[in-house]
This record gives sequence, structure tokens and C-alpha cells, in this order.
Amino acid sequence: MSDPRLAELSRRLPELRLLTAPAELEHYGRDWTRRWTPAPLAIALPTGAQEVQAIVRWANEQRVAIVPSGGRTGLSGGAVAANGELVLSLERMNRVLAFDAVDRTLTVQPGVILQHVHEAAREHGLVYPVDFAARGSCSIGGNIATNAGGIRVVRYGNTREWIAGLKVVAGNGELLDLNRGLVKNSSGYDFRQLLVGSEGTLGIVVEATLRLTEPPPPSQVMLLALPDMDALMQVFALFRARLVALQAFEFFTDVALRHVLAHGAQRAIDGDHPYYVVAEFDAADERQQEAALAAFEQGVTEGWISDGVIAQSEAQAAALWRLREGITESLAPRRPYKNDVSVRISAVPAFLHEMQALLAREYPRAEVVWFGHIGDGNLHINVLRPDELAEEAFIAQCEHVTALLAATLQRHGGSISAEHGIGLVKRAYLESTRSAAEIALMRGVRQVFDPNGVLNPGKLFAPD
Ligand code: 2HG
Ligand code: ZN
Repeated sequence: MSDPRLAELSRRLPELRLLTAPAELEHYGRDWTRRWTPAPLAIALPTGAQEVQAIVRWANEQRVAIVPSGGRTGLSGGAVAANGELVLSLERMNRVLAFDAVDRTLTVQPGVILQHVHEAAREHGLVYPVDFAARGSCSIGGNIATNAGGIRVVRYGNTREWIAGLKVVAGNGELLDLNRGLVKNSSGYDFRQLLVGSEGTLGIVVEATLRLTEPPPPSQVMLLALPDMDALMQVFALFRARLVALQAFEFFTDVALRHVLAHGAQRAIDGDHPYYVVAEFDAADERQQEAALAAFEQGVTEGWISDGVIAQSEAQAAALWRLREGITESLAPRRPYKNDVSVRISAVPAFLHEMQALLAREYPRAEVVWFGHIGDGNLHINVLRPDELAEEAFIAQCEHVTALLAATLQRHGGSISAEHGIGLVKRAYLESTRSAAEIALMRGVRQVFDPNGVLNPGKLFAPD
């Protein structure tokens, strides 16, 4: 190790795996944003909490910044290391540690892939219900750091709802055991919840105890074609009122459909329709199935639904889901500029109209793809760079539009980040969602947890 700081780290932790080869720095230094050039100092791959603690203590002494790193599927630059940071990858801390049948909890290390959490829960006849398209590569630690949402929030809420306890190495090197799986704990500030969504700026999760629940009853998946934007929330209200229980209510536009079909998905409804919805709902018995059909027919009669199909098998259900879940991957080669915004569900119709007008005016040439978790008030906007525009000019244009979008969101009481986090991408717009007083308190909290600012500096808010 030619760098004396790394030599000192190796001296203290001779067993610690450290990587410094250029290909590894490149690989671990970026997430899915692909906007920054990775330039970490090195990659550390600890195998346990004590090693993480020793690394954080070393970082405080040597004043080296740490970027905690999971599956790096983030879309906000939260795991980017572009300034000589040590990437602390949790991928070797990937064991399921314990299941407790009485508490109905699963205790895992932070590097466990979400899909493995799902599988481990299922082995015990239960489910961990937070789910989204990156399940095969994102890690539970990253999910916690961003309070990940996904496709079943309508029914189950965000990651935060499912965290019974966390072990965390704070920025000052202390190991904290937060909430210990307690259902009731009225003993002051809940640091466990403070850590959820803190984007690696307060502490590093070294163990998580997750709540599990009963598997949902058998469900059905429906794809609907809608004639206009207003129909989205009309159908949502109808389905929520008439169906026994919605598990998911997702939407995408004809533009999104075009991309996902070009990427290999199968068309399920003929004709041109501007909006589509994938809905999944409990359909345990005939009564529930009939209720769904009746809701569908009412939507058709009202003129809110133009066409629809119900999956007749698991394979068909998966094919319908692919139309929604495949969108991000189908756009990835174009490296879209992304917004991930939310408003209260009741504010969606008014916000959508303003947003549509704004995007049409500001992006006369760029292709704009909308989709997302409309049932949670969460919209994803992916803007594709027109060929004639250079990357830098394109980003500048998108930043300008994002500032306008942030102002629109502020008027509607919304958020500039619904579920992807602020990271590097959205830190300039934090003030549109959080007040100056809140941000001052956030900075104060960070100062207490991480007095030397070694954890993920520059993410969430600009360095002091
Ligand atoms: C999704 O809902 C993800 O599919 C990704 O949150 C959204 O690519 C995006 O903008
Ligand atoms: Zn999403």
C-alpha cells in the first residue's frame, strides 16, 4: 500500500480486504447514475461490525471520507465515490443471522440482497413485503439508507415500517443497538427511524432486524388502458373503494410502453392508449374476483377505462408486471435524467396537470417518459437526451427544469425525492422540500453523530 493512510489501516486490520486496482475503483466508485467519474482511494470489504468500527475510527483519525456501499443500484448518486473516499462495501456482510418465530423477525447483515431477504422470509412461511425491480441486486442496507419504497407501498408502506431494530456504527465510531426489536418502546428519540433514510450520513448499518408478515392471499394482476390523465386517479379511487385490498397500483405512459416493448416485453393490449395501469389485488375467492370485475365494468361505463386484461396464469401476471418493471432497464442505455417526486395522493390530479404543462413547455424536443407509483402519489420522470444536444448542455437544461419542478412541488406541498433519496443529484433542491429550520436541525444532528463529517460527505446536503 503506497498510501500511508491505507498502510496504517492494513497495519490495524491485517485481515481486512482492501482493493486498489483501477477496475475495482471504477466498479465500486459508482452507482446507477453514471454521471460522475469514480475516483475512490480504495475499497474496504469488512466482514463484521468490529471491522467497520475500526475503519470508522481510522477514518476519523486520518480524516478520510467513507462512502458506505451496498448494491449500488441507487439513482441519486448516494453511493458515488468521486473524491478520494474509502468505499466501505458491505457485500461480504451478507448473511442471514436469525429468524424468530415469536417476534416474526429476520435478522440480517446489511449486504444481504433484497431477493435473498424475500426467500429467507418465505422459507419460514412469511414475507418481507418491500419489493421493487432492483430486488435481485440492491442490498437491504441500501434500502434502509434510502427508506426504499417500491411497488407495494400502497399496501405495506415503505422500508421504515419494517425495521424492528438496527445495529449501527455511528460516524464517531460508537456501536449503537437501536430498538432491539421492541414493538413498543416509548423511551425518547427513536434513532432507529432517524437512521432510516439518512443516506449513510449518520451511521453505517451493520445489522438489521426486519419485521415479517403473513403472505397476502392469492392475488390477480390486471393491465388497464386509460383514455386520459384524469382517469388515473378516478380509477384508483374506484378500485380502492370497490376492491377488497389493492396490493399495487402502478402507471406508465404510451412512451414508456414503446421503450419496454422495444426491449423485449410482450404487448398485452392492442391499440394506442395514452396511459396504462398495472393493478394487483387480493382475489382469494369468487366474491373478490367478482368485485374486481364489477369495478372494471364500472370504470368502462364511466369512460375511465378503455380496455383491460386480467392475467390468467402466473406467467401472464409476470408478463404484465414486466411492462411496468422493465421500464428503467429499457431506458438505461440512454442514461436518462431522472426525477422522482411525490405529492399527497389528493394533490395528484392538480399536480399532474401543472407538471404536464411544465414538461411540455420546457422539453419541446426531449422525449419525456413518465411512470411510477401513482397510488402513493409518486411519479418517476425520465428525460431522454435528444441526439443534437451535448451531455453537459442537456444536464444544464434538466437542472433548470428541475428547479421549476421543485417550485411546483413546493406549491403542492410535495417532495423532490419520493423514494430514491437526495444523494448528489438532488441536494440543490432540498430547500424546496425541507424548511431552512429543518435543514439546520438536520445538519446539527449530523454534527452530533459524525462530528468530523467522515460519513458520505457531500451527499444529502453540500459540505459545510
Ligand atoms: C421504479 O419505480 C424505480 O421502477 C426506478 O424506482 C425509477 O428509473 C426510475 O426512474
Ligand atoms: Zn420507483
